[in-house]
Order: sequence, then structure tokens, then C-alpha cells
Amino acid sequence: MSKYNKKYVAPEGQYWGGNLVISDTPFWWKVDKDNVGYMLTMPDGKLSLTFITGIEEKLEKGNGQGGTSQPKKVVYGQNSLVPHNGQGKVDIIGFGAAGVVVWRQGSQTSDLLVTPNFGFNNEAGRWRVENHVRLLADTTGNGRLDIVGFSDAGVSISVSKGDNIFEEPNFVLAEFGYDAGWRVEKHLRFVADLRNTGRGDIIGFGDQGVFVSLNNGDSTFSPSKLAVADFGYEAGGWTPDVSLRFLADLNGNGLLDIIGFGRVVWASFNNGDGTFQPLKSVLADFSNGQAWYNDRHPRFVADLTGDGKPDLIGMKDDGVYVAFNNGDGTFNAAQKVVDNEFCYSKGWRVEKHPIFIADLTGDGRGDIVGFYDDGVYVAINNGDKTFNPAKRVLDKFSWKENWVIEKHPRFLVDTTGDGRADIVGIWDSDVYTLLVENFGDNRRGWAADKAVKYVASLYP
Ligand SMILES: [Ca+2]
Ligand SMILES: [Ca+2]
Ligand SMILES: [Ca+2]
Ligand SMILES: [Ca+2]
Repeated sequence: MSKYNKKYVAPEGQYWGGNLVISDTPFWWKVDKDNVGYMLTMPDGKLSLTFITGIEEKLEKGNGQGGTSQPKKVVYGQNSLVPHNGQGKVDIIGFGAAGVVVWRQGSQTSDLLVTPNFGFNNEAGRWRVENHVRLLADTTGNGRLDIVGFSDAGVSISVSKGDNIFEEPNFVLAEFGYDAGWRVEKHLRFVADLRNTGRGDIIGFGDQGVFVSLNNGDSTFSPSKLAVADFGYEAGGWTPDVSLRFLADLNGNGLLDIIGFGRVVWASFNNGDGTFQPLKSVLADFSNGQAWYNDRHPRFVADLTGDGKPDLIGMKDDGVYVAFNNGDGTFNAAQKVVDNEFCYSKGWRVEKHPIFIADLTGDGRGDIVGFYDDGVYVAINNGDKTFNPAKRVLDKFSWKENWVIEKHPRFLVDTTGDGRADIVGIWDSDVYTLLVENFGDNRRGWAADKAVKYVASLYP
């Protein structure tokens, strides 16, 4: 580093020629391996640069199936049917009484009814929270999220044409619906890109196991096939009450795998063609067998190390534990990283205090965010497999201020484009931090037992 014209100047590093870094104040920097190269971060967060190296080329060459083999960072779970894709600009999508209403950040228009379908009212299709699943997913491969609904009869899709325009719903498959025996309280249904086609396939965790229906790429779907004879309500005894199931790219080959927290933690790796490998035990901890239970112990699949491969993190009775990914989708034994916070013995209750893993600092590593009685607590990930102690950072969004889980969904999403997650909460009347005067639980047609609300990015 040297001083030039009253500015501090430094080369970016001896192995990469070219750019200089300039600042008014002395600084040091940190170089981390990023997915596509190397990331240089200054400690005060004023500057971060990513250097793309030859690594990208290698990754982009991919697996010969038309996609790339970069890790898929997105994780689907029981509480994240529509994972936020982290683009920095968010939309609020509500499935309300009259249909689907969209509010777009930065748009001149206010909230807008984009289709009079997929809603509670009879004329909007008579959709029910307790019987049907409604979500958003890209089914066409253009990066725009389409509206997908699992009704009594099967699956309907309303394709996004961009600019708040959605096509009339198209009935695509007479499967995965209430009439075929699918139940919200027993089964899970997702639309996720299982083959790196860019288009979402349907994957359902039913009675007999995991069923997959492939997206044909022409707005039709193939009849479902049993992909795994486990992870099902009957096959293996999996229920949302007792167990947890996620879709995440565990081994970093760009294909979403299945991971389930049951008697042990089981994984089933994706072959890339809509089939999956037999179950493999990847960790003993975090499981029912080690006395982890859904009604006391939140557990998450999230990248804590910044290598793009998800790790496991959970809150047991006495603190927060993590199990790091070995790189191949198996996990190190759990170790405690935060003592006596975010946990049962400290008074945290899953029915009152939502907890999230979200990147608050922009370093690609998940931090812990919890909504407690008297406000929001965070524990920042140090990046070296340790966490800072928890501290209270905000007194809003809290139990004491009457935020309750059943009525007031909270989301950790980046609304400002700086890569750092912000808090969005939908309260009785309005959406907080985004200042949207709609979607609140007390507003007509938006009560939580009748409506579904997501924060996502509808457009690439
Ligand atoms: Ca994978
Ligand atoms: Ca990781
Ligand atoms: Ca972080
Ligand atoms: Ca932000």
C-alpha cells in the first residue's frame, strides 16, 4: 500500500495484475475465495470487489447437461416454499381474497391485482390455505417467476409475461392435488429446477415417498414418477410435525439434493435427470435420534462458510450448534458456536420467536437473526467457524409489540441491493420497512388463515 495524491493506493494482490484499490483512509483487506473467483473485502464494508478468475471458466463448462455446476445456493424447505433469490429488489406477492396481488419495489404503480385467480373468493377459485399450496417458481426458464397452484384437481400455472402481466391459468397436471390425496399437514410440494434446465420441475413428498414430475419445456409436465421410496408420510414415517425436509445442493455439483432430519440426518443425492440416489446417512446429530425436536429446536440448512455448500445449524436446549459441510454433502460432528442464546433454556419458543439464518454482513456467510420478546437479536458469523455473542439490535418486530407468528410473517431479504439482508415484516395493517399499506392481517381479505404472502423477486 502506498500514498498517492493524499489517497491510499494498493494493488489488488500479486497473482492478479491490473486494478488498484483507492481509499481516503489507511486500510487492510481480506481476500476470500468466492464462488467465481476471489473476493476482496475491506473491513469497514465500504468496498468489496470480486475478482473473476479462471475458476469461473472451469465451473461454467458445467456438467454437460446444459447448465453449470456452480453450487445452487438456494434452499427450499417447509418454511421456504419460495426461497428469496437475493437480487436486492423485492416484490410482495399476496394470494388474497380476490386473487393475486403484487407490490413491486421501485415501481410507480401501487399494489395491483395481477390475476383474479388463486384467491379465497368463489369467483377467484375458492383456494384454501388448509387444502391447497400456492407458490411462485420459474417454469419457463426466462428468470421470471410464474404463479403455481396445487388445487383439488391438480396443478395450475399462470405464466408471467413480465411487467405485472400473467397469462390465464393453465391446468398442467391432474396430480399432486387434494383429490389425489395430497394434504398440507402431511405432505410437501415444491416447484424446483432439479435438472439445471432453468425450468422448475414438480417435486412432492407424498405418502409413498418423493414423486417427481418433469417440466417438458413446453408448458406441459410428465406424469409423476416415484423418485425415492422414502422421505414420505408412510414411507419412512416423515411428517412436517416431527421431521424436516429440505432441497439443497449439498455436494456443490449444481443439482439440488434432498436432506431430511429424521432418526438421523439422511441425504439423497440428485442424479440430474429427475432421479435420486439411495438414502445415505450424513450426520447423526441434529436428528430425532439425538433428541432434536421440531417443537423446541429450529434447524436450518444454510451456507455458513461462504463456499457455496450448505452447512447445518440448529438451536438445541443450551445454545446454537453447527455442523459444517465436508464438501461432499456429509457433515462434521456438531459443535456449539453460541452459548445459551436463541435456545429453549434462555426462553426462546418456536411458537413465539421466529429465527432465521440470513447474511447480514454481505460476506456470503449466514448470520443468526431471532425475534424475541423485547426485539431482534443477532449473532454475526465471524467467518472462521465462530460466531460473535448474540446482541439485541432493534426493539421492533417483537412479541412485546404484539408481533405473533401465526399472523405476522417476517422475512430476511435484501431490499437495498448491498447484499445484506434487511427485515420485512407484515403486521396488522401494513408491511414494515417497505412502507406498503396493504397485505396486513387486519386488512379485508388478508387474514392469515385465508391468505398466503411471500416476499420474492418476480423478475431477474
Ligand atoms: Ca447436488
Ligand atoms: Ca459451507
Ligand atoms: Ca454474514
Ligand atoms: Ca440490504
